[in-house]
Amino acid sequence: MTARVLVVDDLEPNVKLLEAKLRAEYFEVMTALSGQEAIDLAIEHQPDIVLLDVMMPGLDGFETCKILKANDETWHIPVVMVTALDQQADRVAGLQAGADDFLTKPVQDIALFARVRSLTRFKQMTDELRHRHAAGARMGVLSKADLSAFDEKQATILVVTDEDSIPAIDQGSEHMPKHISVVYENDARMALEAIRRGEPDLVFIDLGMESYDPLRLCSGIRAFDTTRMAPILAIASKDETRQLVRALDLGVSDYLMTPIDAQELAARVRTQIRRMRYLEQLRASFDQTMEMAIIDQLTGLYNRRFLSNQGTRLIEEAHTTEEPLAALMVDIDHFKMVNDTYGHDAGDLVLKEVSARLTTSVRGSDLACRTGGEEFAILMPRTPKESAHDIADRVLRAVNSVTVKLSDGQTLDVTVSIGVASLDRSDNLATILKRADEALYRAKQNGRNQVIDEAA
Ligand code: GH3
Ligand code: MG
Repeated sequence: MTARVLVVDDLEPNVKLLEAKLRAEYFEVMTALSGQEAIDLAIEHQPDIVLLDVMMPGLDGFETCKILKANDETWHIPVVMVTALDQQADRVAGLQAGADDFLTKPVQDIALFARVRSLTRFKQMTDELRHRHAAGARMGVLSKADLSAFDEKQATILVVTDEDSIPAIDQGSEHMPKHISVVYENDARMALEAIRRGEPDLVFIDLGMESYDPLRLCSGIRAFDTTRMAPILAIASKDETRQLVRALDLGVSDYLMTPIDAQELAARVRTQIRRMRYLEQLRASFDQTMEMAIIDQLTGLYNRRFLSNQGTRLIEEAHTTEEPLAALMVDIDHFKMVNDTYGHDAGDLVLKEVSARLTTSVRGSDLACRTGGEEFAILMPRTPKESAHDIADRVLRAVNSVTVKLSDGQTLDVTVSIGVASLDRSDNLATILKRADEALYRAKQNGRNQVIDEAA
């Protein structure tokens, strides 16, 4: 996986060093010697990741980071702060400035590539979701991410190790955030099951495990759709660097070196959980956007757009399998009068009631849609002509038996008219719906509150 990295440091030798390391691993590198230059480059060239030195004259790293995170064009680009080793406070300040991660100088190769790869992967996932629903951004659900908003939510870490406990990461240890529970598992298969069930928010894998190959567990987690996204932190000792490099290649999100540094632990846990929660939220709002595109918001029925896509598919399927299919057009009688007499809200209530009746009086495999104001279409696969009329009668009775209770206590009775058509060999979606609609028109002409079949 490659990426375009922007390296920012006021000291040219530092820039050159990082640039050489990254280029050797086939990353594309851009460089900037000041905060302002970095901001300009980031806006113009949209790098995948920014490595940002803290100590710079003029705009320092924190200020630069704040500006990047406040700009609509750059807020989504991950920023890694590069801090001096002894400046623990810088890490906290960096995360507060909105940084996504940090590296300490002198920068170790393993740490550098671990952070860059992990953030690149994270950015690819979020970019894809962001692009897939530009509408989501327009609706404001995906405005600038405040990852720190996720810090206080309860989370569970699953630690896979042969040890009974690793005191540094135990629940209640000094730097494990209070809202995080720690669960141990020494059986790798059980661990995989728990991850598949979505139990842990974050997985620690002890690379020193002997009862099971920890790298096999890493690849096992990354191999399946249901577990692929789980954030994994490897725990490695100094003499396990080779396994650690393999683990990072296999897609482990990050790592901790033993003896575990308490500050480091807190920061790693926090960044991984923030990212995981952010992805969760993106996915949820993506699902919601998808749903809004196909569901009518007032009634919860499918909308016209979904009918035209899914309905076309159902009809092609019926032609291929030579199975019957029936269509109903349903229209509420004198609905305009409901609105005129009782108001628009009462009208909406009637629409919801009727929709609920429609849904419950047909099969789950039938497709019930709101095609217009007070008009509905129902497509019923595997339904022969003889049954279609009976089903329409049942729908009619189901609606007519409802008395709608208005908010002021008044009640009103609602009736519908229904037109029925059955699939002909030459039919497409438009033609069968047209015949059902013509039948509906005759039901209206004939006095309403009745079912009429298409003309023989
Ligand atoms: P008919 O029995 O011939 O079908 O008469 P009708 O009054 O039901 O039909 P008409 O087409 O004359 O009027 C439909 C009315 O439905 C007009 C419109 O104001 C109302 N309507 C359409 N969409 C909505 C909606 O979402 N909410 C409400 N409350 N009314 C709606
Ligand atoms: Mg009507």
